[in-house]
Amino acid sequence: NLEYILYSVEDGVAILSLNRPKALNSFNEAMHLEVKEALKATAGNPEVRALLLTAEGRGFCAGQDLSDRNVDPNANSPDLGLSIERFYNPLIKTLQDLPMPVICAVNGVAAGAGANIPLACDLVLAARSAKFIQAFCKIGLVPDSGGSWFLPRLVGMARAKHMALLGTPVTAEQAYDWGMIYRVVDDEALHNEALTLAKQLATQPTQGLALIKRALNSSVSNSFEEQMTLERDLQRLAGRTADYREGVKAFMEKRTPEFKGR
Ligand code: T3D
Repeated sequence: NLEYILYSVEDGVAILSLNRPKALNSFNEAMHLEVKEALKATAGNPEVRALLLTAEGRGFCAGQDLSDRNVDPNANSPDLGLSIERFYNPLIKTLQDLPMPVICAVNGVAAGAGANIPLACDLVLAARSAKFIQAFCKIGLVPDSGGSWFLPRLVGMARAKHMALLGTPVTAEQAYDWGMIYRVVDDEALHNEALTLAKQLATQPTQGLALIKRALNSSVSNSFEEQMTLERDLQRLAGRTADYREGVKAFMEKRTPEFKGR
């Protein structure tokens, strides 16, 4: 009995859809907790080999639910760091560390934390009508949910500052041109394209893909030496999987491999 998200598993893909469309899927505490549980279930289910993150209605996510915040000038100042520590940071870490590909289908406007959550995912498809807004500056806040780390690395410092200091909406096409997302898809095709991609990935060597994800995510902060050592360690792990043996065997036998994700 989920109230604020939809969650299902289909052909090896967990589909998590934010479902507070009237508030543009902004996060209240209950939605955070439901997302957290769903991600835990995803990680703990050996049948699940890819995650599709998306949302219901005309928007993807408008970040923190601002109606939850007490802004009475006479009230004690809130500790927003606590909200980041309890909810947003663990969410971003979980998406990055999930040992399977995470596909994000951005179905509409994505603002505040909602613009940065996709950046923590592995493959981001956006509807042509979607927009990414670093809305934080408009309310006196700072980009969070990893945005201040991901953005300069993805789009460069000049564009990152443009987005973060002005809060200018960036269209899906611009986001694609700037290297912020993987693909732009027509609105009506988005869900099917993203699900097809997720299902295809769910048939692949899941552990190998998880190690690839780890290698690439680590590369942005590792030195060359550290990265070479990591590649050696990850290859060692990959070489011990049953899917590696199946991949080579199938190649030698000139047939399509049947990966089991193990
Ligand atoms: O506090 C902490 O925990 C710290 C962490 C913060 C993380 C953050 O994400 S801070 C940033 C919070 N988000 C924003 O500042 C974005 C606020 N929203 C907007 O700027 C606009 O809504 C959009 C640009 C996203 C979309 O604009 P538009 O014109 O398409 O839609 P709208 O009319 O503004 O919104 C539609 C409805 O959603 C509306 O409700 P209503 O009037 O129909 O009853 C609006 O109030 C509601 N809504 C949109 N965003 C939020 C929201 N309600 C609560 N919180 C929101 N963030």
